[in-house]
Parts: sequence; structure tokens; C-alpha cells
Amino acid sequence: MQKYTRILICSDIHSNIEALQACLADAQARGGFDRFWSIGDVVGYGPDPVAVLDELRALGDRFVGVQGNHDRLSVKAGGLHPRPDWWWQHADYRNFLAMTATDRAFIRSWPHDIVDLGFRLVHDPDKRYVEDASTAGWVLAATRHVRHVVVGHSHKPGYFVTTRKAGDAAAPTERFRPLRDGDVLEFEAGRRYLINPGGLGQPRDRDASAPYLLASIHGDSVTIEARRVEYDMEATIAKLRDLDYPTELEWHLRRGTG
Ligand SMILES: [Mn+2]
Repeated sequence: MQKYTRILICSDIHSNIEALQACLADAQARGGFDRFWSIGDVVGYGPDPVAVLDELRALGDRFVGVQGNHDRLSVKAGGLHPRPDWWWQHADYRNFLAMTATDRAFIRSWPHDIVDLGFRLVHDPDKRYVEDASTAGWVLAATRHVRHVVVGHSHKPGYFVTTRKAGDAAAPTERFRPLRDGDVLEFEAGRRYLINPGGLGQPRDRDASAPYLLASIHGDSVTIEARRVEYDMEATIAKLRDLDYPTELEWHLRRGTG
């Protein structure tokens, strides 16, 4: 019998502990996972950076994570934007104040990008949003030493795949394909994939439920199942109000925008 590695893939948790715990429980109910890939932006925006970091620390060796742009900002010396211009900077500054030196050391321990099981994990390659085929093709072409790429940053679950004719090297891709709840994607041999698990703690595809992916990987054989999970958003929003976070956050969570 083949032994598959089961991986929970998620990105952009953004200090949303209710959404994270709901996804962990959902994955547990579906047979659990051997590894947890976090594609960055664990903190920022939401009200619970420390609870989220504690949950990830509790995963022990199963946790593999890279830094996102909000994570990088949150560990800058001196903190963030004491007189912020934008609503999200207010939120990130509150995140910064809530975290301890130990929390910041944990975030600093994550690399910018990493290769695991033939996948390159990177939040925002060259600080870009990968939302069109030409950018996806550029990222894949710049990453020829690995088979596939996982990104975050756009908060929209979906994938790009190289065209059948292209083979491995030059990598023009087909258009973006969204991944919806229950979609199952089996990788085709000889093609390269760039996947995005979506924004677990702040989706931006106009579906307010929390997205993540469950992958089964054995050598070149890859199957990915897309999940959407309802979570106790009212609890998250109550905390945002209690802690006087910008009202834009509630607005975006309810609508699945950002
Ligand atoms: Mn983000």
C-alpha cells in the first residue's frame, strides 16, 4: 500500500483564531494531516495574533511556514505605524503591541521561501500578487528546480497549470481557475502547477467561509481537495469591536473581500 503524506495547506490566517481552529477541526475529521504548510501572513488584520501563534507552535514538527509581508512588517524593530495612514496599519500596529519577543522570534524563524516535497512555498514572489497567467508563468519559469509552487497573498483559492505543449521548462500557463468547496484536483503528469490555498482568515473571493486545501502527496502523485469551512465569525467580530479595531475589518470579513 502506498503511503501518502497528507498536508493541510493554508495561507493568510491573519490572526483569525476562530477560522484557524474550525479548519483544523475539519481536517481532523477528514483523517488528519502529517504536515501543515503555512504560506505566510499568519498575523496582521485580525484580533488574535498570539492565540494563532500558540496554535501553530502546538503543531510542533508538523509545522512548515514561510513569512508573508504582514509577518515581515510585524517583526520590524520599533513596531509599525504608530500614526498610521491606512486602516490596515492600525490593525497591524495592534497586532504588534499584542505580541511578545518570543512571538516575534517564532515569526523570524520562518524563511522567506522553502522547498518541501518538490513544492516551493513562497507568500508573494518578488512582492507580486499572482493573479494572471503571465505572472504565474513567470514565477514557474523562475522556479525550474522544483516541480510546483504554492503562493498566498491574493487571498483567492485557485490554481494555474502549464499548458500541455510546454513541457517542463518554459512555462506558459492557462488562465486562473478558482477552487471551490469540494473541488478535487489531481495533478496531471508532465504539467506544473501553481496553487493558492486562499485567505483562511480573510477570504477575498466573495465567499466568507474559511478556505484551505488538503493535499495527498506521494512522489509525483498529487491530489488536492479544496475545503470551505464555516466558523464562528460573530466571535471574531465581537473581539474586533471590543478591541476597537478598524470597522473595515468586520465589513470585509462579512463579505469575503479585502
Ligand atoms: Mn495577506
